[in-house]
Amino acid sequence: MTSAPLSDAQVAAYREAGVVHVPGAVDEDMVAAMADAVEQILDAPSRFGGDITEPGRPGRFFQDRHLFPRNDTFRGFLHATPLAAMAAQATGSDTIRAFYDHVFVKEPGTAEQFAWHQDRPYWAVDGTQVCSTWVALTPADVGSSALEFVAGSHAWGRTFRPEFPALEGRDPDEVEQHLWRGVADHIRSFDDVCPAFEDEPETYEILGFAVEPGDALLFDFRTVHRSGPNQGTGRRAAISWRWLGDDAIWAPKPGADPIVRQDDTFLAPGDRITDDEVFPVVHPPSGAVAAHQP
Ligand SMILES: O=C(O)CCC(=O)C(=O)O
Repeated sequence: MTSAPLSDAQVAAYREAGVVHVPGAVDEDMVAAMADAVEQILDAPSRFGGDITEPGRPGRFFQDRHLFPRNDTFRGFLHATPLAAMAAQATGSDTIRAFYDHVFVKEPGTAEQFAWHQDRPYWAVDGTQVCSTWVALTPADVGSSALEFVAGSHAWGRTFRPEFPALEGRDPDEVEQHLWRGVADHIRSFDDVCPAFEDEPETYEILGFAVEPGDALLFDFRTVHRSGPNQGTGRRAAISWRWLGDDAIWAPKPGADPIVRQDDTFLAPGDRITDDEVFPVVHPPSGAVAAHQP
């Protein structure tokens, strides 16, 4: 794959809608390696991983994240696909750094959704060139929990109150009992609550995708999206990579996702991201950087 893996039409779709479907973004062998790695994480999650589905309920919604710093297999994935090059092209960035990787599995029969949300309010970074590539490891459509997006929502200038799967609509103090310290005040700091976009089809265009293993959904971290229950007959598994482009800054907020905290980086709030240890450069590959030096 070249260093410009997206077509002009795909870049234009990303910029206009805030999301683009990239069929066959990851090849078959890599999908198999990723599915194996997910199997191992399901058996031995990190400190940030575990089941969202309560014991006794049908199916299983599992997530784990920020694996690459301590897991060589996941670190290898950062550099083994054209996903960072796609993020560079879509966001118009010269450099793409990794923020984190995020595994999501929904076994058949899982009733839990991940309600409408944007990624921005959960994260300790900010910018306009920040995106994710959600890579399907199994076939899925909207009925079996593939993602849906509200077209153009990345450009609204709105940031909605974060929702947490299985805890939607609960009192923030109760949410904090299940999650991490400070999240209740963080939730309360957002006044704008996501409406039920699906109830206003004349106002909002909802884009739902059917995906095959290796397809990527590339989306801006401000684009509103959700995943529904898995009403299919098979597992729905995906890994989302979170990418930081040229204008990304360190923007810690008390109560945001604690995967990277102020103590973990030398960056000061508002700094452009320059910490190579915590946010490694993935694009251009190091060989390409050397080639451009005098
Ligand atoms: O896979 C899912 O169920 C949710 C994914 C998601 O919200 C994301 O990648 O940002």
